[in-house]
Amino acid sequence: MTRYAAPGTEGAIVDYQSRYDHFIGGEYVKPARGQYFENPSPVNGQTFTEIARGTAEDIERALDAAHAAAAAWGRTSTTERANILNKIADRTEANLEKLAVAESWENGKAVRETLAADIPLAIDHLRYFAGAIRAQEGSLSEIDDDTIAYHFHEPLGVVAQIIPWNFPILMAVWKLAPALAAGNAVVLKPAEQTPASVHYWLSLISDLLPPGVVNIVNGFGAEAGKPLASSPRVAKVAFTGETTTGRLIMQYASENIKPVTLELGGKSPNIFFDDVWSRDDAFRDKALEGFTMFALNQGEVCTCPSRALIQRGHYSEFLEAAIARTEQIKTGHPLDTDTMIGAQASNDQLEKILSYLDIGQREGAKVLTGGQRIEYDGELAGGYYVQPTVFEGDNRMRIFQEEIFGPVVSVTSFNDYDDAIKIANDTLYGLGAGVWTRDINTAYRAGRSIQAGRVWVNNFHAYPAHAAFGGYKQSGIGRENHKMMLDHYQQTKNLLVSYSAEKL
Ligand code: TXE
Repeated sequence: MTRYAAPGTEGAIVDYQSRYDHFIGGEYVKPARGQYFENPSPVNGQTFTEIARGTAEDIERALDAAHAAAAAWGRTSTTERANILNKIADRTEANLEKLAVAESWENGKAVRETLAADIPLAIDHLRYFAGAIRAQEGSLSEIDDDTIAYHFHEPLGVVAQIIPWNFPILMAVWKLAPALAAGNAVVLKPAEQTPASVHYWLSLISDLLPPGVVNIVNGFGAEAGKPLASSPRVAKVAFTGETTTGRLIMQYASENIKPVTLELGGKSPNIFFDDVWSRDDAFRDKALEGFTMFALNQGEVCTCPSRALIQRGHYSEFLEAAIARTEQIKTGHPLDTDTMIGAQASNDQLEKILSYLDIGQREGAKVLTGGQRIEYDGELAGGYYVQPTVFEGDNRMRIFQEEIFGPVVSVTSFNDYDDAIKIANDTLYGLGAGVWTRDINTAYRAGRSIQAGRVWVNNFHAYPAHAAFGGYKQSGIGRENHKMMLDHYQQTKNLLVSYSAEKL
């Protein structure tokens, strides 16, 4: 086990600045109204940096810079843009350990995950879109002997991106890579809980980008996010966050008839069929590990498998083993490399989770393990920690229907295949789902029947850059990852050409 030193302390590999301004037009710019807000680390609740508090004036300034840069950037060759994305990927990779520590400190998540997942996935995503844009081709339709319809891809221009706090650097890269590859200039607003890790990353790579192509305005949703999403000067709004905020984003963008892509909440079912238990082998073990995925990233993942559906035939045996496995999850200091669950990202999020632990018990669900806040002494005192928690109840309960966004799973049983699909689909959401079975026909049928954009079969929480990700129902609009995401950042230009000298 290694314990990384906290930023700003002796032996630290990361030093955050004491203050972060907005990044506009290639330089750091003070907030128009001169205000800053405090940014605490969830590890101990102590402020470690302060952040410029953006308002509509700062957004206008960033939009000026983005518009000044957009035309030239949109005309660069795809090779040039791909080379820049690859260089950003290389620089990110060369600083992987620092970025992992920086993000862990600001978000509270375990450094073993930022080292193994968040930052490597960001790097892969940059490289994927560097390749995808060069491989993209237009098309032509032969209308008749003399007439051809050409279809070209064009950038949209200046796009707005608003991101959450659960994967600060990865969410920034998920949004930026396809937008930049497609030739757009961007104004991005990070979440108010985690802007510093985005700036830390930016400080390592910003010299690789022409000024104005990426602009970052910090601040709160109503003060900075709303003017950005409402602006007639953006050609598109991309958002990840809560479903209720997504509704507002659609309303703002609809005033200017701008397209939106939304990646919203979830209440993902994780279905374990009886045959998982039929043999005591590596697959059974893998499925039990799949159950514990609800605790990954402290449960702060939109695809968190927060509803476990276990078939009746082996319900008790499976659940007993799953609880034992959950109790082995190591909670503790986020900067220890063997910690599996660190801190929740903010005090608000901690309060929200604790309120659901209470709601669950009040509505009659049984706590099988966990159920409490963890209060450490010493270095972690004041931090936002919760025990991984397993509830048993039924799908009508609020803890089965509402997004908790914490290390909490609600378990219920099902009789047969039809029952499983019915329970799985009985939700407003449709982002992710898991199916565990040895039977390929059941796996295929269930995967096709569950109303979710991503169904993991015999695995969970894998996010390769070349697999489409996005929501059905109230989990969102559009897709992220995969080259189809480029479509969300491009216009189609159709040139309809007659090659006949006479025929009209
Ligand atoms: O989300 P918000 P919050 C869910 C999760 C969590 C809950 C609340 O259940 O507990 O949402 O988190 C910006 N106009 N998810 O409050 O408010 C905001 O500043 C424009 C799921 O943090 O949606 C931030 O940058 N922007 C999710 C971003 O929206 C606005 C990830 C997300 O904040 C705005 C995060 C407004 N009116 C939370 N209001 C996922 N799908 O992964 C807020 N923002």
